[in-house]
Amino acid sequence: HHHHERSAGIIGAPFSKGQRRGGVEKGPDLIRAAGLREKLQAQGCAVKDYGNLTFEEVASDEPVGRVKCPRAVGSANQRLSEAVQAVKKDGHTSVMLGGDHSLAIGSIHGHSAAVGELSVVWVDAHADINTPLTSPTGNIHGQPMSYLLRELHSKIPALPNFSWIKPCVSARDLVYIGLRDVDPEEHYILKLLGVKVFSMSEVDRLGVARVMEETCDYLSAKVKKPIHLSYDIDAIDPSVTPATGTPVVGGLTYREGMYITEHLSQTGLLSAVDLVEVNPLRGRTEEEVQSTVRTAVDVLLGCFGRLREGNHPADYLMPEP
Ligand code: B3U
Ligand code: MN
Ligand code: MN
Repeated sequence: HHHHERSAGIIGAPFSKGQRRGGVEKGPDLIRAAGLREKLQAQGCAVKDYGNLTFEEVASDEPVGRVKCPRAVGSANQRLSEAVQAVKKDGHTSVMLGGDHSLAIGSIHGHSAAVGELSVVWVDAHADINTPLTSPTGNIHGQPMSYLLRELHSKIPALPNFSWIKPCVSARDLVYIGLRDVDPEEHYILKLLGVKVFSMSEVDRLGVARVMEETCDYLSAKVKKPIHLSYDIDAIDPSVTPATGTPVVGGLTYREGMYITEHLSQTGLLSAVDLVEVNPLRGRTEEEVQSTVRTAVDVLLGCFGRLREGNHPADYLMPEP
């Protein structure tokens, strides 16, 4: 295996207003406290921690149609987009620690603004592609892809603090892995746009190795674009990662969850990663919280070259007697 020179630029985004449940804003500090920086450095990855973003309080943020907290979500994501652009301009692989998945709006927007056309790999139990008009809940964490896809632009109504968002991803450059809780309206959109989906059924049928081979073949059919990995911890089975807002049975095993990161890391194209929806208040015991946080850290280590077979530095010299 060739060794890629890599560095991680970490952005904490302690934001929870893309959904109803408090606690998900504690994700960034918990993931750091589990030793993310130290473990990345121990595997030879340079790390710059840009700290946590601070988000302005929005005085009154009444729903617009069904959409809840649009002003807070819009302005938080604008901040995040600028932060990701800065991290990319400093030459790092961006690591955005959420927070809820509405933050993918700013993360992907900023990544694309810095590097241009992207491939997006969305690992999640959910498709998060409801438009403001199809959303059954009004929660923006179930909608981020709808704002980002060029093909859906005409279906998106104006929202306060959203006017800065320009759709920057094409449907053919998006792959989903792990889906098992998709709303009918979302399913219609996925079929209409012909989006590549490896639901849990495809993971069952093909196995994760073929899913990842086909994912990368599909995404690099013409040109190899930088990859944005948006990893919702609820993609993994709740027996492993229970501390999350909307757990869904029948998820990825720990091993499948790791394999996805190992494979993407080895493409050398991974340019930004989101790790979202870790919510310690949703764990019933401390062990449930720790299992979720440890797995989140392992996902990120896999993104930066950790292999289960083991690793060694490229310049390792065996001690001579
Ligand atoms: N599809 C539903 C539920 C949901 C989406 N993402 C999560 N839950 N985590 C919605 O609200 O759009
Ligand atoms: Mn999600
Ligand atoms: Mn999800």
